Amino acid sequence: MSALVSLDSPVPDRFDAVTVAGEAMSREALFGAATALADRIAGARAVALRADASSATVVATLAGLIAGVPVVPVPPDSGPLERAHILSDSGAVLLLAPGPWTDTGLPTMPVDLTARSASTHREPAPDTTALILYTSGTTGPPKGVLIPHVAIAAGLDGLTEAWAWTPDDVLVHGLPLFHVHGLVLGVLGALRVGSRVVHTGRPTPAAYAQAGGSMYFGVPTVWSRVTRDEDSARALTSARLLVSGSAPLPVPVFERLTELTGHRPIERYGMTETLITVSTRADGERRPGFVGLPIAGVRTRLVGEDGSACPYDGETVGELQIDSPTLFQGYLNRPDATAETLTPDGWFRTGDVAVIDAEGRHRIVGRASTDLIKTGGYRVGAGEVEASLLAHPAVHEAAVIGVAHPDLGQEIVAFVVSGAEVTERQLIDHVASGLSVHKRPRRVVFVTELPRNAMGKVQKKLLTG
Ligand code: MLC
Ligand code: AMP
Repeated sequence: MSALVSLDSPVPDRFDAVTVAGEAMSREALFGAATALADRIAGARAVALRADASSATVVATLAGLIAGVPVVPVPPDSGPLERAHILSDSGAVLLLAPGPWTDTGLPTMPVDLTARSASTHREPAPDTTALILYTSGTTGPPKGVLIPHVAIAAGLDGLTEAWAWTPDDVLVHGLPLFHVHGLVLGVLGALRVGSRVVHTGRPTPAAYAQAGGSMYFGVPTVWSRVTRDEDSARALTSARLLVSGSAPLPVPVFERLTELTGHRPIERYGMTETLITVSTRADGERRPGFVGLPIAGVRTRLVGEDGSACPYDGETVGELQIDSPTLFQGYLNRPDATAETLTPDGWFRTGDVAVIDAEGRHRIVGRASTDLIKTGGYRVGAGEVEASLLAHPAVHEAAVIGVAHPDLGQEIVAFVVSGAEVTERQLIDHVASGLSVHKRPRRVVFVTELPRNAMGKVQKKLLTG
């Protein structure tokens, strides 16, 4: 059994301990099915998983944890290009719950929710890789972030303490199950704490309102949509905590949510590489625009452009760096990229620009690089979208930026110099079908040339959407 999550819980089991998109399972059924799958995948180097919002995704992830086999959750909306990269780069030897993906070249294995096994697996060492999560850099294809069991356990325990999360909570969310937010916090968190979890399939305001939870997770786009559906928002009044993360929560959304629900949302900050490191505490001050304090075990520091330590005066901006038991083990097959993220004394460079005030409260000001876009809480590298556009025969040049957007935080906008007849829709569909639907530009602006400096480098600051 895994020390990260176990069947034991201080509260009695229920038939609906874990509900995903309307399908309920007890903890006993879940662990029975996961152990049966663990029996079959034990010893594998890594297994990939078509990680749609389903019980199969939960069972398969748990199976990997039990067997000590790294799980690679693949976005279900990923196109052939992105999928092929993830499957080959990760070294996965098997594809679980393949659904319609019959063309990957990997052996496939369905996830049987009715299977049961009570066999005992040796507990994986704490530094065993639990998950390989693919995330975007500024350029190139996504990198595989190696997340060990020990990091997940430390991160979840820190949040459990900060949020006073107990087995009596009912967690509700509808976030994708291939990223830290939905999968690590939203599934493994509930399993580790022993609280019920209801995954709503999609994160719609109406589904959140109906679920009757005590704790809700959402990205800012979700909370913004909740505030625009006032009846659904008011239904959340009976909750204990509304938690926002993965992108900046606009202050007006914070305030409107407070008005409608009576709850000041909890904001927390993290990254795939670091897990969640900073959060407002349930018993602490919830100040709009701030993400709170480091969770237990995490150390943060602010470093100026000249490498000097920034004062914690709430004004001086610097790069946020992290030293934490929740850190990743590196990018798979990318020692160069891993080395770039670490300072000589071993701290992780987040690439986020922040201020810290005299009380230690953190505010994320922005990102150092404009080439990492956050859209609807998804991190998308401009370079990857540009490469996809450039692979279209009608595209001569392409530059992709994130433009401030009231619903998505940032929307992806592509500036394209085309050499042949092509429509905006065709280019959007080209990216959506090759990479992932959520990486598609929402708009394409056709231009005769891109602004370049004397060195020929595109000057993205001169592009306005
Ligand atoms: C639209 N669609 C297309 C399409 N255009 N399909 C194919 N081709 C095209 N050209 C379809 C989609 O398939 C989908 O269908 C529908 O249109 C809408 O898709 P969408 O664009 O994804 O929806 P949208 O409303 O924009 O989504 C908003 C959102 C989503 C908030 C629901 O962005 C989301 O789930 N965000 C969460 C991201 C997240 O969890 N990030 C955490 C990263 S971890 P259908 O049928 O599917 O509706 C992290 C660390 C931390 O950051 O701190 O947490
Ligand atoms: P990801 O790689 O998808 O995990 O994205 C991590 C990035 O999301 C961070 O580097 C931040 O830029 C951003 N992020 C996460 N949480 C917050 C938050 N609460 N406020 C502002 N930005 C956030």
